[in-house]
Amino acid sequence: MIMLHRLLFLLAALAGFSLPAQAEERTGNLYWAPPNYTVGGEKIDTLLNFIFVLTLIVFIATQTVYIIYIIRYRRRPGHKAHYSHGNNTLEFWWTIIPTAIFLLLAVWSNRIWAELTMTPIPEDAITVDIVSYQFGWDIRYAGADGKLGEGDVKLFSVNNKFGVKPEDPAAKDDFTSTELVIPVGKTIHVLLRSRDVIHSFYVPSFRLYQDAVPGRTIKWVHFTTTQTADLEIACSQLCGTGHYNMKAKIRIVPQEEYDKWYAQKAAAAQQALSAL
Ligand SMILES: [Cu+2]
Repeated sequence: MIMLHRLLFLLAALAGFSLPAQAEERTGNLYWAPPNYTVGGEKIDTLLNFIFVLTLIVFIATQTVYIIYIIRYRRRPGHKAHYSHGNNTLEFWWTIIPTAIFLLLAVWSNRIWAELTMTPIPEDAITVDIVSYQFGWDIRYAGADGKLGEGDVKLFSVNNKFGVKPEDPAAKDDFTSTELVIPVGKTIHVLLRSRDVIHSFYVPSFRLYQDAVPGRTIKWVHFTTTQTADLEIACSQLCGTGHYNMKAKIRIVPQEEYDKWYAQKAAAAQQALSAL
């Protein structure tokens, strides 16, 4: 009986009985990467395009040689098969050239990686605490004091979603949000954590992909946006049954709009605090 249930469940799953995920709809550049909205993202695009073009050239070249050989050396009456013991000059070059290309790609991509992740974060960056969980994102901003109370992965509990120290004065006025609101052009420093399993903070338009690992606080993610937009954070690690729906809104807005939003949220947090 159990087997039958399982079989029915599997069939239903295959037939697609799950709810529609209503993910962010792509409108432009459907056959290529979505538009880039961050400073430095174009460097990743250049590297990616280079790899694509190179792969295309190698594909065409190797397939052409392959087709020429199967036609030219096909079995024909009166032609005897020729045994080749190899060619050292050819072997040399087809080892050296790919090695050089791979080294170039390794150095190139490492430089971009270092530039985007290891450069010092500007003083005026906005620090946002993002905690992932099955299945959603909790987002926390510094309150009126401008200081984000430190979050500790060891303090996570049902009542302490961000793992802040109860006595920490900096944490008292911090406020939470269901959406990531960002002023355009300002550097955002993300503190990334997970309360349960491995999730991934993935924003294609930011050219940004970072796993959130339980027990760790990832501190190096920072980015600066170049234009206003409405986007979505999508979890990019298959983290369980609700994975498909693990998303949060991102709003990149003009500075004035952000200031207004921030003032409102900070004031509400202050009010809640004084009501205690
Ligand atoms: Cu997830």
